[in-house]
Amino acid sequence: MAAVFEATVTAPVNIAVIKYWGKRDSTLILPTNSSLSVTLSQDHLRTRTTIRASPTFDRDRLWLNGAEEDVSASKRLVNAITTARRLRAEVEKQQTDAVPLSQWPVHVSSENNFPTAAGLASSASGYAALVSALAALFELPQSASELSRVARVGSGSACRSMFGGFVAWQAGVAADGSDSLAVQVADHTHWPELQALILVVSDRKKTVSSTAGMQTTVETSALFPERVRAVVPGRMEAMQKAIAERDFATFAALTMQDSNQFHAVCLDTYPPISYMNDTSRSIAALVHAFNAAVGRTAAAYTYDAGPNAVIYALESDMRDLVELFAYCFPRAEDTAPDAFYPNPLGLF
Ligand code: 2P0
Repeated sequence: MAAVFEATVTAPVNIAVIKYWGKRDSTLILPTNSSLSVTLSQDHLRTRTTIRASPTFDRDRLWLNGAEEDVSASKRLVNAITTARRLRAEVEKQQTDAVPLSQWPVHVSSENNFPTAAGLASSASGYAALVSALAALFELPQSASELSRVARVGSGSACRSMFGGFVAWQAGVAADGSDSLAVQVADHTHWPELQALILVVSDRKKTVSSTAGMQTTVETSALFPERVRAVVPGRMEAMQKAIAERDFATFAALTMQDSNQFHAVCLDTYPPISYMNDTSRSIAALVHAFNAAVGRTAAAYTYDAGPNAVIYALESDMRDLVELFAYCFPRAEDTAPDAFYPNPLGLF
């Protein structure tokens, strides 16, 4: 029987609290600003990927949730696989008896345990899982930060899913992307009381993709350069300090302000992009009303390129919040599960 080499890995979803929005290089996927995210537990949201390499395969093939995708039609998939193969070729050059895996086609099977179209960052966990699977199969010596550069060429936010806990994607300045990578700010044990609640407002696919939307923002928004230059650097520092000190009120305020500014630059894009809907805005108002009622910043909302809300709160407040959301937003009969609870952080 012909040789088959195989690896299986899982990778988590991350939710940004300082948002990535805008590229300075769209081939290498180099961002205009640094970003910072929280990695969610894999109990509820994760991608599991199995990869096989064999000299008997005739071409690279990939199945996503059982349906085959055309690998050669996706520049991002080709870039990620080619970059990993290049690293494997270096291993083979140094170990002359190494199996020539870099020259064999691969078959990849990837499955999410959550709805792919629900706007829950499936490309982040998907490309992180692909690159981790390639690294395991190829026995690459690179660190997780070094591998995050490979995940980044698949999808920007994927580089942050290479770690658990709290993760910064440093924008970098180099034209070749060598310093644009993810670093772990704190691991998943650092703040066990912090929890995330996901409120699925709609599980329909978004109307404007992140990739297209952020490019139009870079080209047309007058507010955007101000965000990149004058706002994000200070927020990155303040957010890292809040996490280090487990200062929830500061963490929450920064998270809400950065989500609001990201959606403001989307509205300032021409033509405008609006990802939040009336329900999203009602949820944000309810969070502020809750915080006012309890007399402290006990909860934070954040929204990505879609209407779904992610709520951060400490464990001691989460049950009250879940009851409040369930009361104010009763679940429609025909919708997908609208909340994953409890959703403690951490993974590796
Ligand atoms: C983030 N988002 O920081 C931001 C906030 C959406 C809003 O990263 O073109 O799917 O693949 O690099 O990573 C979504 O962008 O875009 C995203 P590409 P990606 O999480």
